[in-house]
Amino acid sequence: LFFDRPTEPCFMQKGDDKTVFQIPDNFYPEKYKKVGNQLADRFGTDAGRMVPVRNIALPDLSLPQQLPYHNQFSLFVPKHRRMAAKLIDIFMGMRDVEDLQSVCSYCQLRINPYMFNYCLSVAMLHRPDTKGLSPPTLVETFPDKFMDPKVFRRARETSTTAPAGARMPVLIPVNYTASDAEPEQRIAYFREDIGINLHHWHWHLVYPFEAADRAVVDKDRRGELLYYMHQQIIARYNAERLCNNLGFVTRYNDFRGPIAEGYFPKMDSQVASRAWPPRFSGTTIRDLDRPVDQIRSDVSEMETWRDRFIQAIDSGTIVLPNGRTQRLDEETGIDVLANLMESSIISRNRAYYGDLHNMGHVFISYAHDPDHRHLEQFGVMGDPATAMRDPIFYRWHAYVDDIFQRYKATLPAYTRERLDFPGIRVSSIAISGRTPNQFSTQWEQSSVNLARGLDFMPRGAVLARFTHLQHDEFEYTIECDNTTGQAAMGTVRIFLAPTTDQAGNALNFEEQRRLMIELDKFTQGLRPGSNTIRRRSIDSSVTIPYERTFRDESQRPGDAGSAQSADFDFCGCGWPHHMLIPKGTQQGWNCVLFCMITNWNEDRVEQDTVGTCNDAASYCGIRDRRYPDRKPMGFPFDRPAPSTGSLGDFLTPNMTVQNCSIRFTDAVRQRQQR
Ligand code: CUO
Repeated sequence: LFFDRPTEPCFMQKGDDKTVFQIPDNFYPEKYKKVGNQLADRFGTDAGRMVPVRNIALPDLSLPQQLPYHNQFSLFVPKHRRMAAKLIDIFMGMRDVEDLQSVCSYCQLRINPYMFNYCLSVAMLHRPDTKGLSPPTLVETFPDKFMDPKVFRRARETSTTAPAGARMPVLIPVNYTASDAEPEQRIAYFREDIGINLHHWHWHLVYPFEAADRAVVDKDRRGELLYYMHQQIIARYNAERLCNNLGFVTRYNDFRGPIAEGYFPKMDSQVASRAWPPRFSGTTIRDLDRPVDQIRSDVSEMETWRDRFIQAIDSGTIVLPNGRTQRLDEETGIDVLANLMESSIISRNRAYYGDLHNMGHVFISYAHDPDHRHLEQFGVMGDPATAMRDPIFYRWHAYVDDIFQRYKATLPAYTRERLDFPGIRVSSIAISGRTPNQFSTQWEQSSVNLARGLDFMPRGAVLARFTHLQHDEFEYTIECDNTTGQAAMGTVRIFLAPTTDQAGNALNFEEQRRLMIELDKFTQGLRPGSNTIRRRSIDSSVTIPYERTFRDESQRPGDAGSAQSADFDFCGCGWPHHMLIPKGTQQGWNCVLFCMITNWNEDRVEQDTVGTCNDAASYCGIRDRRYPDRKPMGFPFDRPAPSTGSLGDFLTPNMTVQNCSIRFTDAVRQRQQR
C-alpha cells in the first residue's frame, strides 16, 4: 500500500485483499486532520482487514523533509543523496516490520514520493526481515517516468467512463520524441525501451552509492560491476547503432564544447506537475550554482578530477587521504577505480578524486538552467529511471568507459596458458532456428497495468499497450571434446559481436573485443569424450523474463510476500529478455558468435546460492552473495591483446566462433501469455 498510488494517503487505500491501515491520530498530516477519521471510516466500511498502526516515537525527518513534496528527486544531486541516505538509515533502523510500517505510514504524505519510494525500496532489499516482500516495479508506481503523458489523460478518461474489465487498453505511441529528421531517432526503440530503463533503475537500486549503513553500499566487486554493466550497455548500444546505419557512439570528452545531440523527452512528472526539461542541440555545460540543490561546482572541477584519474592510471597508483599511495593491482584495481569514479561512499579518496561520473550526470542534466534562474529542475540525465532515454547518456558513459579501458590497457595481456583449458576442445557452436545460425527479430506489443500509478482515480486495471523489440527464442548447440580422461566442470561463456564497422570494414581484435556483448554464461559438466551441450536462450544469465521485468500480475505465483513468491519478487534486476539480441536488419546483419569454456575449478566461488536471486547474475550479481565468477568481468575480452590482429588469432582450442546474422522483420506481433 505504501507504493500504490504514491500520493494517495495509505489510510485511504485498499489493497487487493481490502486491507486498510488505521493510523494514530497524530499521524494525519495537517490537510487531512479534519477529515482523517471520516476518510478512514468511509474506506473502513468495506475493508476486509483493518491493520492498526503502532504509535511509535517518531524519528527526526527534518533533513529528508527539506525536499519539497511536489518536486523531482535525483540520486545524483548530492543534497538529495544525503537526504535519502538519512531516510534509508531511518528505515533500516526500525526494530521490526511493524515499526517500519508505522514510520512509513507517518512518512508517506510528508516525504517526497519519489524519494520515499526509493528509500523504502532500498530498505526492503536490504533488511533481513523484509526478504520475501518486494517493491512493485517502478513503471507501475511511477509510469510518468517511462511514457508519453498523453497516456495518462486517456487512462483517466477510460477509467472514469468504463468499469474495470471493460476498459480499452491505452496505446503508447512509438517514435513520439522526434521525427525521422533526427538520425538518433532510429534507435529510440532502444533508448526509450521501458524494460531497459527499468533495468537501469533497478541496478542502481540494488547498488546504491550512498547510505549511512556502509554494508548497503559495500558489496563484493560493486565498482567492477558498475564498470562492466555500463560497458555492456555501450557495447549493446553500438551494435544497435550499426544495425541502424549509425556510426559508433562518440565519447563526450570535451566539456567545453557543445553537445550536438538535443533531446526533448516529452514527459511530465505527475508528482511535480512539471514537464521534464529538454536540452537543445548545441548546448554546452556551464558552471553550476544552484543554492536550492546546494550545488556549486565549476566545469574545471570535472577537468581536475579527470586529470587525477589519468594520473592514477598512468602511474598505477592512487593517492590516499593521508598522502600515501596505493598500487592498483590486477585483481582489485578496476573495482577501486570504479568506486572512485562513480563515486560511492567506499571511494578511497573522495576529497581528491571527487565525483566525476555522478557530476557528469548532474552537469548535463542542468545544462539548460545552471543557476536556477528559470526555476527549472534537472533533465532526464538526472534520474537513473530516465537517463538512458537521452543520446548523451551513451556519450557520457562511452567516455567513462574509455577511462576504465585506459586502465585495462595497463594490465598484462592474457597469455595462451591463461586462456586455455587443457584437454577441453570446443569444436563448434550453432544456433537452432528456421535458418541455421540466423537470429530473427520483430516488434511485439505488450501491456503494462498502470493502475498502481493512477492516483485519485477509479480503481481497477488500466492497461497501456506498448511496442518493443523481440526475438524468436533459440537454442545453442555446442560440441565439445573432453580428452582429460575424467569428468570435468567448465564455465561456458557466450558472446556476440559485430564483424564490420558502419562502412563495411572488418573490425580488428581491439575494436571487436570492446563490442562483445555477453549473451550467456553457465556451468557445465563435461563427460570424458565428446559432449553436445544444448542451452536455451530463455535461460540466459544476462536477462530476466518479461514477466519479471514488468511484474505481470497474471504471472505472479501466489500472494506478494508469501515465501512462495520470494524468488520471483526479488529478481527485478536483469537485462530485459526482449532486448537480448540486437535488432539486426531486414537483409540480415552479420555478426559473430563466440563461445569459450574455462575451467570451473579456477572460476568457482564457494558459496550457497540456493533460494537466492541468481539467474541474471552477469550484470546484476547475486543478492547478498559474492559475484559468482572469479574471472575479471567481461573475461576474456576485458583487456587488449596487443599482438593479436583479429579474433581468429585470439582463439585457443577451448574457444570457437560462428558467423551468424540477425534478420529483422518489420511486423508487429501480439504478446502471447506464456
Ligand atoms: Cu548508470 Cu551513469 O551510472 O547511469
